Amino acid sequence: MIIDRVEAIPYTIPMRKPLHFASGEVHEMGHVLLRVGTTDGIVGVADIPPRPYTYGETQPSVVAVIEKVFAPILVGADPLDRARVHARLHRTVGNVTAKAGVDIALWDILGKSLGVSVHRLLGGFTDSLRVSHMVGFASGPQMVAEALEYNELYGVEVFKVKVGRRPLRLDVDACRALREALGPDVELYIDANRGWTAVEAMEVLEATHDLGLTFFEEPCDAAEILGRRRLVAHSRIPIVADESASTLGDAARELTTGGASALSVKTARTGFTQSAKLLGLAEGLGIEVIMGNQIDSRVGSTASVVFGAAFEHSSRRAAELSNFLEMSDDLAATPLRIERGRMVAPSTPGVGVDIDEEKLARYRLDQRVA
Ligand code: MUC
Ligand code: MG
Repeated sequence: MIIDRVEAIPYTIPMRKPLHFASGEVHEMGHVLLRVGTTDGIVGVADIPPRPYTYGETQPSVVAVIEKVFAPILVGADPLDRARVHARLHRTVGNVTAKAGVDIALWDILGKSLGVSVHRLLGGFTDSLRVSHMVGFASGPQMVAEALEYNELYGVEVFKVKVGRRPLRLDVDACRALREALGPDVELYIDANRGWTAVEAMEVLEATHDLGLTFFEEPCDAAEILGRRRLVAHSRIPIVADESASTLGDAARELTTGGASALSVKTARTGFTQSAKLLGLAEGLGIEVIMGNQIDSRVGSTASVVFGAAFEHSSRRAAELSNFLEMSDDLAATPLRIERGRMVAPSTPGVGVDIDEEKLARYRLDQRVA
């Protein structure tokens, strides 16, 4: 089996409701659908979400790096030679979501060729994950209304609250309103996407100490080394590295130098192979992991649940899997449900996503075949 075709298809699907956070906002999902075809007729699929404010990638840059740099490496290669392919891809720096997409597509080919779900191939630890919903910036009452809706409709009992880069009091009040509306048993944690300084983040920790928050993600820029170390050293709750730990090396540095005490793992940027290494690192160091959301589509969220549910260490905490529900539509033909606060990992061969060709034709911006 040889790879004979690589397609990087840019598409855009509007959001029903835009998502706002400290480092940016998303009004439409301008993603890239990756398809890697083989001589056996098997096609590996992955969704790639460019996030310029996080990794510097854009929709055209993802298409370009795949067509010009990665496709020449992939076409002619055996998809089972994954380590060799990765070694060649990693000669190119950056482009984390493009590389992750390639990895997921190769695993999809592997699963489909064996007739086994990637969830089982990876480890198959549990069938489903508890879901955490990420609530974007809005007024306190709007954030409360959104959380209550997800609680009532989908049974979600864990919420990540977006904070940072707006008057600190607004965020603290929103967290307080959420705690009061949702009661003491719902889990709440916050993510500032580097929106504060380390000193401001310390103030937030103090102002929210009675709210029972469980994690504080990217409170400030990890480059504020000493301030951040001080924060990690003094915080009662784990400080989560998200965008500061988008590679294995970055994660190792942040965790071992006191820049973070927990890790967000996102298949959208580390695929399955690198995510498994991150998980091993976290487990070995004895720190907790949250399966994070890159504002993923249904296709991307499927990859996340497939991976998260495959291992014990990634299935302990609720995984951020619900924001695809804010898209006005999706390329996936396969449903992805959240019921009683949980999402089930697909058991069909491969990652478990079928693409709706009619929808792809409707939302694609162009057709490019390398
Ligand atoms: C998150 O956890 O930060 C927002 C930007 C991004 O890259 O991911 C999202 C969610
Ligand atoms: Mg984050």
